Amino acid sequence: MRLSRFYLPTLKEDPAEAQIVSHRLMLRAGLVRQSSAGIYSWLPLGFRVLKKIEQIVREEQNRAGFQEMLMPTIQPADLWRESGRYDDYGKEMLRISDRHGRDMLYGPTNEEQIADIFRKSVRSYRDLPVLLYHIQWKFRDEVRPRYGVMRGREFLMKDSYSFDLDFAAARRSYNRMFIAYLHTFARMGLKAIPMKADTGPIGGDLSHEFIILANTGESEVFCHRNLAGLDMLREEVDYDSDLTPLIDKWTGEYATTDEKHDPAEFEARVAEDDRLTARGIEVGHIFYFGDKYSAAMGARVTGPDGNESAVLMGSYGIGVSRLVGAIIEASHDENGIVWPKAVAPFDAGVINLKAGDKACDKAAEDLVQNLKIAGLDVLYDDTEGRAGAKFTNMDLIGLPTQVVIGPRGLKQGVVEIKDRGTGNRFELSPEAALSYLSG
Ligand code: 5CA
Repeated sequence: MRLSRFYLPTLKEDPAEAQIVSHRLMLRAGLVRQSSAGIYSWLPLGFRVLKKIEQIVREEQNRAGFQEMLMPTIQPADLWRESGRYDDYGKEMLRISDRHGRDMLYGPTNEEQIADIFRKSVRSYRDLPVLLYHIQWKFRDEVRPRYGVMRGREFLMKDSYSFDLDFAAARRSYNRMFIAYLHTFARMGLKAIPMKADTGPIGGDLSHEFIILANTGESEVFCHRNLAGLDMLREEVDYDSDLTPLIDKWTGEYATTDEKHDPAEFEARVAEDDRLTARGIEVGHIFYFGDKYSAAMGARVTGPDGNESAVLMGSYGIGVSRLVGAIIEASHDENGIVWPKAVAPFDAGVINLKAGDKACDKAAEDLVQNLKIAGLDVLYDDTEGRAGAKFTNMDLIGLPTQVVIGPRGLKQGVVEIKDRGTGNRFELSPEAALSYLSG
């Protein structure tokens, strides 16, 4: 992609409305633009990152045995009257009526909708477990939308739902998702710590939030210091095996959000020097709530003994759009964003220092072409700006590797490589640069 053709409206100045670094950088690097409070448009650079994150989430859901589907954003109010949440949800719910005066709503989550789909087609324990998910926009009319996409009103969520016959099976589904979350966040270069959490308006009694420690996080959390240092889970897991030992390992130490915090237990279980009180960003939240919705909505199945019972459910969310901000909070420096490779909008940026110069154009275009053949997604800065401005811009948008091509280097047969994360620079021949980048 040529920068001269790429829609990338970067800002030189810090926007006044942005209080935290990720929001500031998302506006400055041309990732998003605000439409109204808590509602954003995703510009091409930001959209690329959003799609990369979404794809990692999708792959890990599939690996854990969940199947993708898509439910609508607009739901009928009657479903929510059945569960009792139509009144409970209060002002956070965006209520709409259609031309026939029927009450509708813009979904803040989908427990009712999926329970309705389930009850219409599943009758027997033989069809269980049913494990489904979708990635869809949600709307919550938050009291205080803030920090850009971190607490938006419209936001992209991955939400999964499990249906099981008994608690042991439901726990297995919960465990699958727990492990899938560890994998998902690790692939994005994030350290997300599972913490015991409150269930809020979703309900139920078993719940974990996945928290990235960050000073700008909205949640206060308490945990054993070891958890912050623990390596994230990367090794393959057989999802059909007993996951309990792994779960035990990850839930063995004290770790809770403030709603679940018990100071006495914290002091009893964690030595003073190991107690970590910090702020964090909630990037995922999983719930087991049993028959809360299925009982109210008549989602029942027949067991092996011939008896009918309400199916046991769990739901599992990931804030896909929030993750874009969360990753920037975790990975930036004074010059801009530093994208982890797996979610970077382009793999590399090639800067032509003297666009219009025959030798520079040829070397840059050849390299870009070869990188493309090697399967890399490259942003090629072919503009005629000043070198300084080009460097600043490339640093701001945070692509993992930069290749700088200029007349002086070319005379010596070299281009310069810069690693955005470490700032390390070194020179290579264009051929060696190609194999370095594609290796
Ligand atoms: N139905 C359940 C699980 S699917 C549910 O809605 N859970 S939730 O309320 O915790 O939301 C899931 C995830 O969505 C959160 O962990 C968070 O990462 C993200 N999220 C929630 N509210 C917002 C918001 N206002 N802006 C951006 N992301 C949000």
